[in-house]
Amino acid sequence: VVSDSEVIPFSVPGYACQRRTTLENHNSVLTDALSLLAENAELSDEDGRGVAFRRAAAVLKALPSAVTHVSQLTGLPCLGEHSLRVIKDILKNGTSSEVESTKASERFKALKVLTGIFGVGAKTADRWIREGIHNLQQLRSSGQTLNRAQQAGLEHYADIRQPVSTAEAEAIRGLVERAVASVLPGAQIVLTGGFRRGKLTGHDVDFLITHPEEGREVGLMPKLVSWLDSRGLLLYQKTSRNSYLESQDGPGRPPSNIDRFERCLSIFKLSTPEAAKTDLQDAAENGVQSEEDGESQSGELGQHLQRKAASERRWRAVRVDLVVSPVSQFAFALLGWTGSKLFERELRRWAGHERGMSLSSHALYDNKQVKRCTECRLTRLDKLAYLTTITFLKANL
Ligand code: DCP
Ligand code: MG
Repeated sequence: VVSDSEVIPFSVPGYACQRRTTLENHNSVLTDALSLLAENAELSDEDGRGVAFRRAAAVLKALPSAVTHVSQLTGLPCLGEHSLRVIKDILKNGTSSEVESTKASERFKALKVLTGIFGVGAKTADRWIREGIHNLQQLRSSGQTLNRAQQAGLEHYADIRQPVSTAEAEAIRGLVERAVASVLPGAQIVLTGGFRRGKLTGHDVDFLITHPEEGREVGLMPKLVSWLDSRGLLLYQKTSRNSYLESQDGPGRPPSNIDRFERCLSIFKLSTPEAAKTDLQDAAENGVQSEEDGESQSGELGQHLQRKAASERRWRAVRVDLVVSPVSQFAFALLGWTGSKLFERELRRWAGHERGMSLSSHALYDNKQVKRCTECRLTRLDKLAYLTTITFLKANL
């Protein structure tokens, strides 16, 4: 038993973006529990509650040691009544009844399985559950019309659920670098997302691509995609074009959380290490890969068979996001695509509330100085913003 006088209270700044971001988590039992409740809220279309749990989890993740007594949390920001109740429950009983019952609930399990399909979001999953679809088998036999993304997602379900390793991310970087160097020499590519933050695994691989000469990046994405596709490296791709200038939330308007860069959501066909060398040679020589896709299977047995087939196959499916940015917006794009999602959200909130500025993945504007700006070339303000962002990056990443 610890007496209150022995307990050292923690202290952390209010915004997640003001804290040192670390990969070392001394409170993973607590943060896993809060993250699960956040996930359940997000999957139930309750984003407000989701953010509250994410903020609470981030505060605990930033602590320098494990919480042993609830009194250590006095005065910490972002710990609402609900989160505190869960924390107390775990400190006292080792588990939280709410977390355990959520984990065990049929609805949560079904939401996880269905939204685990690439192309399926919380709303679609909810509709399917209401129609009695709880798993892949039921989805397959339901006769639901699936769009192209969802079809690919279902076909490569087991592969896509499997975390991507740093080695795989590096292998994909190699492919994308070759592709970019071949279609636009001088273009630069950066691995962003979780891997840029030093995470050892990810759910996908994110790349940001630019060219040091403004404007040269225009038209890059279709060429890049067709280079990759013609070599049999893509199982699925959907490109959305850059809509920054025409968008509702262009410069001078409140920035949306979703950016407007030209973006390609894709599923790569990544050769397994043993096969990679010969396949790359084949790809380079023949321009196509000859292997057949694995048979689609359903249910848990299906997933097991998919995984088994994957180990016998010479390739696996990996989710990859490609984003192209003009160099004038590159710093903001890099900051915006490095994540985490909460860090980005908090950074934008901090910029708005504490500095009266609007930050997006395209630009940073002083709300007082710039009423409306329709031109997105480098202005004096952009240069200032660029420097501010770089300083921010250096201090926080
Ligand atoms: N991002 C964004 N706008 C989007 C999508 C993503 O600003 N529409 C940002 C925030 C994310 C980062 O890009 O942190 C990468 O997105 P991911 O979903 O890939 O997240 P992570 O890479 O951080 O995690 P994971 O390891 O699960 O891929
Ligand atoms: Mg990612």
